[in-house]
Amino acid sequence: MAYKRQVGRLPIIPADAQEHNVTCHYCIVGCGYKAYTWPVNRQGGTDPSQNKFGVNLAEQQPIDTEAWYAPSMYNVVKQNGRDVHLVVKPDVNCVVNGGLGSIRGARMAENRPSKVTGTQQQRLSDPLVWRNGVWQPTSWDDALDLVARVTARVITEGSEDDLVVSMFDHGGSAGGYENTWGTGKLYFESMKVKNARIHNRPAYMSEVHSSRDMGVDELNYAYEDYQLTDTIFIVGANPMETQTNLYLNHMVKGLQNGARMVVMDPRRTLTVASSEQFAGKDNVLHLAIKEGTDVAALNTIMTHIVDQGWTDKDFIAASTYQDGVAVPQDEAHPASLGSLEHAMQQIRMSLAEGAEICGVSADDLARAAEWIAKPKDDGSRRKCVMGYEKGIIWGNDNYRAVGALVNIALATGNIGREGGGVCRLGGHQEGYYRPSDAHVGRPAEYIDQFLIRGLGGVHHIWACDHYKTTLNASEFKRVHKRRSDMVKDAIDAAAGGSREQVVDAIMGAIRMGGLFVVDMDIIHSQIGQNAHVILPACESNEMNLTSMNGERRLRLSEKYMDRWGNSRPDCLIAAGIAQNMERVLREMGHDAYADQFKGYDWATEEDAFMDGYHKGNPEVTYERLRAMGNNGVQEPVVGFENGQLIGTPRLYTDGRFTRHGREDGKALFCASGWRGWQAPGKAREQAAHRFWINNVRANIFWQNQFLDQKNDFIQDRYPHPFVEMNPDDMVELGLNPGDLIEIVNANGVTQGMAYPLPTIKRNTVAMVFGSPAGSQGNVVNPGVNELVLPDYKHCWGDIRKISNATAQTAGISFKSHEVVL
Ligand SMILES: Nc1nc2c(c(=O)[nH]1)N[C@H]1C(S)=C(S)[C@@H](COP(=O)(O)OP(=O)(O)OC[C@H]3O[C@@H](n4cnc5c(=O)[nH]c(N)nc54)[C@H](O)[C@@H]3O)O[C@H]1N2
Ligand SMILES: Nc1nc2c(c(=O)[nH]1)N[C@H]1C(S)=C(S)[C@@H](COP(=O)(O)OP(=O)(O)OC[C@H]3O[C@@H](n4cnc5c(=O)[nH]c(N)nc54)[C@H](O)[C@@H]3O)O[C@H]1N2
Ligand code: SF4
Ligand SMILES: [Mo]
Repeated sequence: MAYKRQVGRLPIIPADAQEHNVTCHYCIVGCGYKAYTWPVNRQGGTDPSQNKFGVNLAEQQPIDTEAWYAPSMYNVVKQNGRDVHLVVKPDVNCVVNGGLGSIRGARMAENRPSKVTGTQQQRLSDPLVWRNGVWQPTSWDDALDLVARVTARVITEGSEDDLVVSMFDHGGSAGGYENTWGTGKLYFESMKVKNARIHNRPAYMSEVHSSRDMGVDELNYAYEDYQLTDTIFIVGANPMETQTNLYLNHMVKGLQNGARMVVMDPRRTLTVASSEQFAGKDNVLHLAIKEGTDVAALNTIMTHIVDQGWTDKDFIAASTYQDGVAVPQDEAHPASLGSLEHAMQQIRMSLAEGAEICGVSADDLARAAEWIAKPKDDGSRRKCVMGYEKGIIWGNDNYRAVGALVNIALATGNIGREGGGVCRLGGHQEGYYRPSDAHVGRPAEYIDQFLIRGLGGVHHIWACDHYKTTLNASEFKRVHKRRSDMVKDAIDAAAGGSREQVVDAIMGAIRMGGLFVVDMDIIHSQIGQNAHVILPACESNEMNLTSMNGERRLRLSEKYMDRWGNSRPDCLIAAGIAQNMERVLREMGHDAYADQFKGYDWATEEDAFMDGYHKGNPEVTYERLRAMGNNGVQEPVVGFENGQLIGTPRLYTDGRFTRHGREDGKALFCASGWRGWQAPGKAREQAAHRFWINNVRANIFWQNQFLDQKNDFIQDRYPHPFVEMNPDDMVELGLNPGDLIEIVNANGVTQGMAYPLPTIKRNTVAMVFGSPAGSQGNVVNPGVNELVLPDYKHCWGDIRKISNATAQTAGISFKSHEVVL
């Protein structure tokens, strides 16, 4: 972004600029933004009649004015073939963010591709096919024909089980109801692909099986519940950095209204540090448990609540199952489910026992239970809203840990009520609409291991980069590269041959253990280095896209600029694959099979939306969503009256729980007994190495930095993944700030930059995950739970110095990340 560092002034948005509704396409929170565009040859003026804000810009503006925008919110992009100015700024009227941006969302404009300002030149503009040792740009017809020919040969000579698919299941960019439907229809309706995995985990299943099995959908509250509650209980999440405006616009307001906060996280997070500043230290309780001991801590809190009689007896009687075991423990259920009494037989843990296992005091565990559930002096119930995310989802014993938390919410009647809720804080926005995935089975196939074992012949990859983000990544990369290189070599050897000859050569390599790789992405990613065909997608706002946020708020984020080059929406790429499959299969004489690939005659993303989501939700159309603006409507949509879609602010207000499909509507408790390290190899690794390699997200980065890896504003700050370390550990290892280090264990090696943080516990580090300059997943072992949920967060290693700080790292600030607000 160097070009803007010299910019002294930016154009004023004219009064007649076009206005578009935008939902930030990064995190789950889904903040509302407005995009303004106008012709590049003019700008507004200071007179109120001449600018979009309608104010006199010749005067000094008040401190909280809306009438400004930052350089990062500006760019010049193409719209209908013409250059236009673009400003994307937070929408003050959106109830989600109330005008707040974040360091990620407020850079949406500067991260648009532009020929004029030179931003994001890395974006893919044309399909690429591996030819003669390079990725050669080509037409869609040529690329899709090759994809279809190889895929059709593989699944007809073998079976659909030989097609392996990695696919996003989220909203925001690289997702949304349009794109999950496009890919879902292709792989789950036209085909019944069962060797599929989701972008962030090595199999196709839920992140929160236990909550659903208990009857509780994981997004059941409204964000305003944080402002209506007495206590905010955060488990394994760091919302200040990862759900930033949910934290700033809702949780902070709750704290300012007098709510207390309990945070269960082995690490002192910025959420703890900043909440102490907003609420006072006495109102924030940090349970700095030993890593992986959440089940024990939650069970101890639950036991104390039950023993003190602080449960909500009326709610339990009316809304939860009463008769012992409802679902026994088996292969598909890592714990039994049933009545409170049944669950307590497994859960019971005294304060002393819990304190011993978790490494926090019995007093603190008792205080957490009090803050969550002890009735107030007047006898009224305390309200508590509970939020959790990757610290337990990618933690020890996922099924039981999530179940143990939902148990507390059920026992205290904190679901379906104002100021309550037990919810994932979430990752991306949601946008899941697909045909049934029941054929995948439970437990699902562990896809990474399937590929490592040499199985599968074709790999379709949609919007994910396992090189940076999977577990056991060192081995995965070695095998994936070796297998795809076999196919590259075969293509190179067949150079100059006809399409049939090249496909025959590819098939020969596949039979020898090779893997044909097709990558759908917006850039040439690291796993894309293994691809033989790369298909360029466009992002949200280069297409219309619908998604819902963490309180199920559904919005249409509008297209305001042209697609980059010949890129296409993912749903239309899926349609193109389907159409080519139909043609090729027919040519091969498989007419009946070819017929399964009919029904993709979509000209636009709206057609895909109408074919999928709209059919299941007939009230919802683009036109109606557009009219609902940035505040949208909370799903499920239950009607349409007076020009408005009618939504549902909270789930389960009637006390009936249905997510598990039980007709009695009774929620089940989870017998979430503590069983130590659940995933294979974890306990052994912990004993063998000095440092716990906690891996975390940071405010400044979005995911694997795909749009930031060429952005010098970001790269000048952290040219290498930061590895936060206690200064005393650094002294012992002879490390100075900015020194480059290696993290080593039996799984592999990764590298980063030592970053001192006085408040981090000794012998633990916090490394930012997913960096292109050092993949934390290299050192994560392959251990998963019974349902193939990975435990990314728990990994141990030793640290050694590679080099002194480089010229680049020596120049950056090593101030504590714990800033005073
Ligand atoms: N060690 C460790 N590993 C983890 C985690 C962890 O906490 N620790 N967390 C896990 C989690 S929760 C997640 S979500 C994953 C993330 O893992 P990934 O999904 O692999 O990572 P992303 O950075 O989200 O990758 C997005 C890719 O999609 C591309 N893309 C962006 N927009 C579009 C689009 O519109 N269409 C297409 N086709 N492509 C697009 C980007 O260029 C990028 O290459 O990592 C997981 N891995
Ligand atoms: N800035 C930013 N925001 C994001 C993202 C991003 O890349 N950047 N990604 C989005 C995505 S896809 C996701 S999934 C979410 C993830 O959102 P979060 O889950 O909030 O993020 P993480 O930093 O991965 O992990 C949260 C915490 O888990 C803690 N933890 C580690 N081990 C344990 C344990 O054993 N027990 C407990 N209780 N805690 C533990 C870590 O110390 C860390 O503070 O963030 C979303 N928001
Ligand atoms: S908090 Fe999330 S949705 Fe909101 S602007 Fe930041 S990244 Fe976007
Ligand atoms: Mo995620």
